[in-house]
Amino acid sequence: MTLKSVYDAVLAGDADGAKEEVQAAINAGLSPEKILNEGLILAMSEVGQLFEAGEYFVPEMLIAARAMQAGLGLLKPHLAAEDVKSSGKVVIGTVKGDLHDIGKNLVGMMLEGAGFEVVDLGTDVDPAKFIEEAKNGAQVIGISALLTTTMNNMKQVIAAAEEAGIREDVKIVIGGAPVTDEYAQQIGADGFAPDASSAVRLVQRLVGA
Ligand code: B1M
Repeated sequence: MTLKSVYDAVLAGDADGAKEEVQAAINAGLSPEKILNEGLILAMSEVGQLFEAGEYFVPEMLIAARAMQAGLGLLKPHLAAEDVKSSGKVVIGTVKGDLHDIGKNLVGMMLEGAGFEVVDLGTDVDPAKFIEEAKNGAQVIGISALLTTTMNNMKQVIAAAEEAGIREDVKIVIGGAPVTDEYAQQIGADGFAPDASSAVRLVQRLVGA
């Protein structure tokens, strides 16, 4: 069993096909992480390159994203980190102005799988919304950004936490393709994670889980 069929279904924007192939891969005993990384994520990365090359346009990106989400939905229950026990509340969302949510959803799923309560605010989230929700007992705010133009809006969430007087009570972690560790330090975030598994480890470390 190879993951080429999962990859091809996502690239073709075939949501039903992606679900079938992910299910077949699960049934064949492949690890959820392998299906995710070598099937779904690899395909989305190719979609990005085709977009850059002018071979795919926004509609193709969108239907590929839907196919990936369909496959991801089936993987969700399998992504739980079985050997890790942790707890805490994480408020997660995509930064203001940004509609990309696949990576954020993945991070949320993995955190849930690791035993965290996750409040997902969706996409294009106002800084005030993050703060309002974090005041309900969250230990961590997680912000995702996929655009170089929107990543700068992450700073506003940190500023809003300071203004609201909750900055000392909440850890702020950031991620997304254009974001780096250096950028996290520059804007005063508590941490950066390059992928969903690292995000779980980072959050666990920050809350002392
Ligand atoms: Co958009 N898009 N897009 N797009 N899109 C990118 C990001 C882009 C790199 C494509 C390209 O040019 N090659 C480019 C950004 C360029 C830049 O800023 N430098 C781009 C562009 C330009 C745009 C539009 C402006 C296009 C247009 O309209 N002309 C537009 C912007 C809309 C907006 O947001 N306001 C747009 C729209 C879209 C769609 C709606 C069509 C669709 C999104 C659908 C959706 O999300 N529901 C889309 C897609 C699918 C992509 C690509 C192809 C794939 C993104 C993705 O889902 N990757 C993307 C190209 C690419 O990344 N290769 C692209 C898979 C996902 C699992 O990875 O999100 O990186 P990622 O998440 C990872 C890590 O980054 C990390 O963990 C995840 C799992 O490993 N992570 C975190 C993410 N968040 C984290 C948070 C954390 C920790 C880790 O802590 C809180």
